[in-house]
Amino acid sequence: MTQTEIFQFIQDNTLLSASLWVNIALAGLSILLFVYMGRNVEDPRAQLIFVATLMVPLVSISSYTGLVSGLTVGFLEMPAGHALAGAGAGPEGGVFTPWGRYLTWAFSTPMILIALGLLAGSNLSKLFTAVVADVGMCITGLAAALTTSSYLLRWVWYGISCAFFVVVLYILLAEWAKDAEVAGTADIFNTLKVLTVVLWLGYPIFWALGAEGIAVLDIAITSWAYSGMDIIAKYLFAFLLLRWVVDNERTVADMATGLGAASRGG
Ligand code: RET
Repeated sequence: MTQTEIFQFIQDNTLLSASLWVNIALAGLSILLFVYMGRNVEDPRAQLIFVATLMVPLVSISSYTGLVSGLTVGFLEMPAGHALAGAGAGPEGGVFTPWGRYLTWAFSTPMILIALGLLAGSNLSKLFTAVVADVGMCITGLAAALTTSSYLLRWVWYGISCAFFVVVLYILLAEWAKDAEVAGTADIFNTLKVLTVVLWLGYPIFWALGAEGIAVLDIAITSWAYSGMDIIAKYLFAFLLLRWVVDNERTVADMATGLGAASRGG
């Protein structure tokens, strides 16, 4: 299928294309709002949290533009054993695979973790571990979606991705929760931690239920599930975090953190 045909396929499925366009619009608005909110932030640590958080809608608008244009979508022939093997939803067979989603998570989710780690006062080892495991999770999730030789190996990739995910969850729930108590940011950290953990758990569940997995959910429904989770996990998350940072810049500047004191006053 050519890119033009894929673009047409997406446009013809109103429910599917709406799930993508909604995120382009919301990411655009978020970028404008966040730049405005951050205009007076002066502390270097607060600025770093800001930049990391601002990257989230910037990556997102790029990601969704890639999907809606058909650039980062493929129609893949599924291996024997897969529910849609041989059948396929595309005009010429093959299953709609928005692989750009999984690829761009490798750029957006580390930004979320860097912002959270800085907020919790993480040391460098934990921040590094969380980011590396997170990138591992996204890339092996991409591998799961793109493997067409063996149904079993798709799920092996899925399992590897889950193992990386467990590392991320451990750091969020155990390590950073403790660090945030020491840093004096436990209240906001815990709110964002719960929001993150609950929503992030939804991604592997919808992957498993959608066309990439056991295919009980329609591609437009799956796309809406990801888009809906993205709206909360990215834009609402970022808004709550940035609003808190703006209101508590002093606290951020004076935080006791494993990364050392932020340099202030040049
Ligand atoms: C996959 C499938 C393989 C197993 C696991 C997954 C987890 C994905 C997650 C994605 C989070 C994405 C976010 C995006 C917002 O920008 C790759 C679905 C564990 C947790 C928050």
